[in-house]
Amino acid sequence: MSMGAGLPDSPRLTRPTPAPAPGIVHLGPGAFFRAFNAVYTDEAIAAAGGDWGIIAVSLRSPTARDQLAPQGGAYTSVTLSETGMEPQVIGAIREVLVAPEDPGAVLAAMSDPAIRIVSLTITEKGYCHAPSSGALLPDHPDIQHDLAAPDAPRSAIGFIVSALARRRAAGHAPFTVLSCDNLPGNGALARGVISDFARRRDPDLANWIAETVRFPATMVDRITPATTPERVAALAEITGYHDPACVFHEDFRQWVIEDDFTAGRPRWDLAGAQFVANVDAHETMKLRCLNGTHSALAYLGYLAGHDTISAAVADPVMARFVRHLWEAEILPTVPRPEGEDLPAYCASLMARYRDPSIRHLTWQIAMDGSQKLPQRLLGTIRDRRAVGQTPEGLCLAVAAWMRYVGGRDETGAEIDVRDPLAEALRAASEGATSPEETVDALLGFEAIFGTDLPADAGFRSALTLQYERLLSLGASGAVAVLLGQ
Ligand code: CS2
Repeated sequence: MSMGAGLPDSPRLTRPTPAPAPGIVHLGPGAFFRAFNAVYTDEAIAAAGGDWGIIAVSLRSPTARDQLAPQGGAYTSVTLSETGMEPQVIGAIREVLVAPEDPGAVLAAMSDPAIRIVSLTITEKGYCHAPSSGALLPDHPDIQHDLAAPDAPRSAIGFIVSALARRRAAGHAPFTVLSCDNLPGNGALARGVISDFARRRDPDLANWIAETVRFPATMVDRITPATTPERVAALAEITGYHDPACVFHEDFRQWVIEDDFTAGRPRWDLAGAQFVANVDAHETMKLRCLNGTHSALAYLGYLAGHDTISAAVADPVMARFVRHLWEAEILPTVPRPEGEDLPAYCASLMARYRDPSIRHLTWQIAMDGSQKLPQRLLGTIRDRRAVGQTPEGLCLAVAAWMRYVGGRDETGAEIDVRDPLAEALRAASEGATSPEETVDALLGFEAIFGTDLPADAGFRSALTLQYERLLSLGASGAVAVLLGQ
């Protein structure tokens, strides 16, 4: 990147016009939000106007604020394709707040009656829940902290409940809570953890929330690899300005939203969002077909030495494996959402995976598996077991996760496992002395597997068989044997 060296000195991106007055507070201003929610909002405002500027709130690090503030909140959203990069400047962000620096400012923003929507991209672990059941973890350190410090919370849940309490006390209407994370029934899940938390603070507040606050469900989809310094520099070559806040993503995007807002919403439909009465079928399709095979490819692909999804599916055996998962194991459990053709949907997923310009790292997708497995793989496995089938390919994917969280790859090299349960998972697998023991120890994580799957002898033995094959044949070998090759 010799040409990139001087680029941070190039002029910074500056915004053409100020963002409209704020109507949305968004928690979690990472790459996905910038590649997705903010783009839809920007286009909706351009098409129909409205005071729907976004106050973006980082719950952890100041990075997003430090990148965006010097640019007045503007940044470049870049569509990647084999023909190159297509930049679009997004101006929907009005301000970025950093919660740990000033939680009071965040609560003040969320309590302002002009804010009608609080949206979330906080990733699975941000819900402080047990992934196997969806229930709030009352002993989670952030939940304990926020119950004790309602004026200076840390978690999204703590902020939402404190802001709703203030609005109620001031006689203001609540905002709509819009979860945009890859979780099943994300609206109901957000409602559940927020209501449980509120009840622990004040049952009257919990009742008011139950009566007045809406939690529409959404299905969100756009592949967004992490931004790299190389790509920031390559963008500067094209645009002539330096934009450290830029994000990169595929062209495809899909947003399906339950139309249940109490105080209005941007015309996201004019930017292509689909408003429907029930999102469940869309969500199941996306979580199982896309995210399920993504996670399978992440663990098996990583172990087989593939650094990206496109490299993994360029291996014909892996590509056949993914098709096998869809056809034989996943699609039989997926109801067809209105307007979708499931085999065509899967074919288009394969085309999206194959695009080498995306460079989506298997390591990135492998993160936080303890939070992802239940909705991506385990629900599908349960549905197949319920009709007497043993989905061996999905068992192999779970076995690959078990191998991955053990922390050593097939060459013996250390894996940088990122997961809220990483230490406990590694300790559990290091304490085991045989494949049966490893499988047993990891199945013991009830927050991941519940109590039904560990008690299912057929599942357990299929999983153990696949785990043994991973040890003896490696990931590529185990996939080939599964396919009968
Ligand atoms: C990926 C997803 O990182 C991951 O776990 O599976 O984030 C995926 O890229 C998006 O859900 C696509 O919409």
